[in-house]
Amino acid sequence: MIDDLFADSPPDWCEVLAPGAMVLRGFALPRVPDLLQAIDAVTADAPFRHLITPGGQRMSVAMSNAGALGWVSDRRGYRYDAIDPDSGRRWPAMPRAFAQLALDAAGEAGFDGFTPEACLINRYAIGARLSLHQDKDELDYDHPIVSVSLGLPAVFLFGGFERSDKQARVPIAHGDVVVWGGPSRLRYHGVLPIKPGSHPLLGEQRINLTFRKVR
Ligand code: MD3
Ligand code: FE
Repeated sequence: MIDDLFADSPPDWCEVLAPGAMVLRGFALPRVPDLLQAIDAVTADAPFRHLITPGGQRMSVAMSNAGALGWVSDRRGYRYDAIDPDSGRRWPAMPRAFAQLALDAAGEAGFDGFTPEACLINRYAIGARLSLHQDKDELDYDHPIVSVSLGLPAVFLFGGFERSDKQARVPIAHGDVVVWGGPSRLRYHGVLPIKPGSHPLLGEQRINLTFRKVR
């Protein structure tokens, strides 16, 4: 049948940026109420804080984590740790709504069985940014990274495999989910400073959930 020729082509709300890198436009929208409730519960337990980079700079993005492991940075370096250094306790458990969204989005992009043990929650006030970097604090690059954007829009810088490679600018809106895997897993990327504005649900901020399999 002619339909079989198209059986594996991505749906039209899915944009392929490069092999292994896709934007699922609005994929998280139906789940936003559950996600916001879960974010509130996690950050009541593990409040947002501005981490210090190994170079001694305070990050403009405020962070928290959910799951068995959380990403942390201080003067000693970047790493994953089971313990929140601010509380001395384990990070809050991964909410069901988080785990289900990460599994479903990765599956949509062709990565089955994605069960991340870490969710980094990034909160951007207006003007906050994330400079160009690679995500390489994880042991296994075979798994993708899944990123969920909420609130104010952002522009992702989507680079190549060298810091100096030319970057594409990818506009990202509330509810968009991006899956970065396969050959795109180690691309350089960043987030341009968030422009002033107010989102009807989240106000003057952007929140990003980044799911990773670490070990
Ligand atoms: C990965 N966070 O926390 S992922 C991070 O909006 C981070 O807060 C972004 O980068 C944020 O480390 C969301 C953006 C991203 C873009 C391109 C990539 C991640 C990528 C390309 C390859 C691998
Ligand atoms: Fe990153």
